[in-house]
Amino acid sequence: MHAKTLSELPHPSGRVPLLGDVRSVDRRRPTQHEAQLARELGPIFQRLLLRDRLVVVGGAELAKETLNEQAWGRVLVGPLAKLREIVTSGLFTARTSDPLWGQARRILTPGFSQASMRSYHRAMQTVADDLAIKWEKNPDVDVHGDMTAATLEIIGRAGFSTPMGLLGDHEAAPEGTDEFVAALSRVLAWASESTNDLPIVGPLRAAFAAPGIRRDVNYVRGFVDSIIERRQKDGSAQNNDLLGLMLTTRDPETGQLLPVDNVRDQVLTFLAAGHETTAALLEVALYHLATDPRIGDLIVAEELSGNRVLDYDEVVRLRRIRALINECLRLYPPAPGFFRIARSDQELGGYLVPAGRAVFVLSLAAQRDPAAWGSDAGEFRADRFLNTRLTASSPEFFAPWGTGPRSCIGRQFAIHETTLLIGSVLSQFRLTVNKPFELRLRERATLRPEPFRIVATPRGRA
Ligand code: MNH
Repeated sequence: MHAKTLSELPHPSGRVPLLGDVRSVDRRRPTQHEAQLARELGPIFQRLLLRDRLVVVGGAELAKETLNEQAWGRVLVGPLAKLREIVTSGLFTARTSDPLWGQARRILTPGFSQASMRSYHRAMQTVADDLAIKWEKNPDVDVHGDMTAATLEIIGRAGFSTPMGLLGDHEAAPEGTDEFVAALSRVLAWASESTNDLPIVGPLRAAFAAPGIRRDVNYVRGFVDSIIERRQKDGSAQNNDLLGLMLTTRDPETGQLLPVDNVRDQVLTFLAAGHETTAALLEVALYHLATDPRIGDLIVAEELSGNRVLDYDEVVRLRRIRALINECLRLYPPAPGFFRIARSDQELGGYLVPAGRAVFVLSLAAQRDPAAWGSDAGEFRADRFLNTRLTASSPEFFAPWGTGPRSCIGRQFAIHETTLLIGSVLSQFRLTVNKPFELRLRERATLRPEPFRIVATPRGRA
């Protein structure tokens, strides 16, 4: 078989000479638009901007092929390359060849073990309690605001022993947390939008945005520095959290400590990577629970039975909530795709992908591919994850945590906190919406629901 070249890939209609497929760019919802194109153009297609060809893989079968680590590797392009301008050598943005990546990954991996989750459980529980207290006072819930607060509070309290003051006791927090949250959100939006900028217009827009973004970046850095300085001064500090690990543990391989400016990059990485994605996941889950309260009623009847405070082992046993979370991750992956680079010449779907060429694997499309997931692939049905165990040989593509050595280090952390929060909320409240609405998603490096409200009625009073 003769493989075709990438220039022969299907592309959106309306291609313009020189400029390319500019008309098919959706700056605000780029990956959702690409998922739509995948349905129209098939499992692999191209989008050409000037001379820049983006190859998008949206079919499950081809997407699975790119998971093979011998043939494909990870590469830093897109929003990640943009974020590198701010956080050069954090776990997320460091090149795999950078010695600091391996060093940080080895030092931090124990911080995400089961034993560590057990030790974070208490801090996570305090956040669930603060959230319940808030909802008891006011049943009209701003989901976006509360999930931003809850996830930042969890990574702050569990990871850095630093309450952020966004829930519960405001006094306990460092100065300027509200401004930090706003600045961080603007920086993430900038990284995402400027990646999808059009030629000519884009650079102009970037030039105008630059001073504001620089100010935000400085603010965020200063905030993180203050967290680290507080720890370094506090001799009585508990050092078994993530921050303690980073400041006091030597890399088992090189015997070295992480340089302090690298610790700052890591703290920033965890605050950013740990909250947006997890908040997005929780919001999708709350949307489905509130829109169809029977899902929650069943979970309460089968798994929670009035248990308000859940201990670590109880959380691990909440199978129905785990299945719900997986279904949310399948249909609305907070990281909607990732880039893979061909290590040697590869044939993908009948096309030749030359060595060194990157392709964009669109989980958002591949995880909804009816060819792998069945004709109800587009429907929300958490049961599909109840008794199945996906393996490397099953046809379904499911990679919400990425793949290979660069996959999400925070996976167990995210699963534990979301299961605990949903379990705690469901056991105490019945969730509903005032009137039905469609979930809309906006994109800021992550795929995240637009703000919406739900009603949380205490179960005793329903
Ligand atoms: Mn997380 C990498 C998804 C929660 C910290 N994360 C990744 C990648 C995906 C991902 C996908 C790989 C990206 C790529 O290959 O380009 N992460 C998620 C999702 C959630 C999530 C869907 C929640 C839901 N992540 C978290 C949490 C933390 C975290 C919580 C920290 C506490 N993630 C990371 C870090 C990396 C990462 C750090 C980079 C790991 C590496 O490259 O070594």
